[in-house]
Amino acid sequence: MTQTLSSGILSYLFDDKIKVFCLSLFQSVSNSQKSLSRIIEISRYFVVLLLNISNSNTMAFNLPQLPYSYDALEPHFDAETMKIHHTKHHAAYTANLNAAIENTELANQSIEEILAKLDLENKALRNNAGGYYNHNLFWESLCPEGQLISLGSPPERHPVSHLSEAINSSFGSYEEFKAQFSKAAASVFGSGWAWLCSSKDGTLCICSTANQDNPLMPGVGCDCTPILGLDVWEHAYYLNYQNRRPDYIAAFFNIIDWDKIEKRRQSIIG
Ligand code: MN3
Repeated sequence: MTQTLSSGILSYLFDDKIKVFCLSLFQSVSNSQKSLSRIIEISRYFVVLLLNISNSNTMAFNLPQLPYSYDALEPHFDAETMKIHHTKHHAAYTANLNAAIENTELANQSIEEILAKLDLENKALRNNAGGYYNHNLFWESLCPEGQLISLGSPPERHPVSHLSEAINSSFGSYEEFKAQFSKAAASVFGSGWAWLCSSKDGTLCICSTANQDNPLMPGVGCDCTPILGLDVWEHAYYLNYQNRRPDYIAAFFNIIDWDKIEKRRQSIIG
């Protein structure tokens, strides 16, 4: 029981390496038949010690784990691109964001709060807060094809019912939405993002932004809240698709997790 409790506390507080180290210590104490009070005493000692270590390394934002493996989105998004994109590009935006807000009042704010009142002249914060948020939304919008329900011909996941109605009323049809979104993504000059956004009344719109800008930033030309984003930087597709951005955009529609997109839309409508 002590080990179960310790495991729970440590999983919450610390990374895997520290957890494994501590659990091995708890295990040795348990095996040597020491009393429960002795185990609790040692547990308390390590929790305090590791809290101090943890606090000294606290960063405002962490690189999130992907909700699937790097190869899970193949053949649409290849494993090597996914790994480099996550561990190099997204990791760099995260580290640079933390450096930009270190020892400022922004360190205690959410990424949405930081973006909402962003000074566009602050280039380091603009690029890295945008890069951090955009990639979080991107990874969380995707889903391995094998987990999707195939509909239509060719098989492709279509939006769930309420979102489907919103898409039809905003764009006329799913095919028209897809055409407009693809055009927006293909038309970004250089690097940037295409977005599907929702207003508070549930109306949807499509827009695009340059570099790592996004619709939450004031004054970038998109005035509603993003619920789906597509990264059209070359680093997102060049290994697999080279200069064929339209093929990468077409592949994207096979791995969108529409359930999550609809949940985001519902949270905006309230
Ligand atoms: Mn990217």
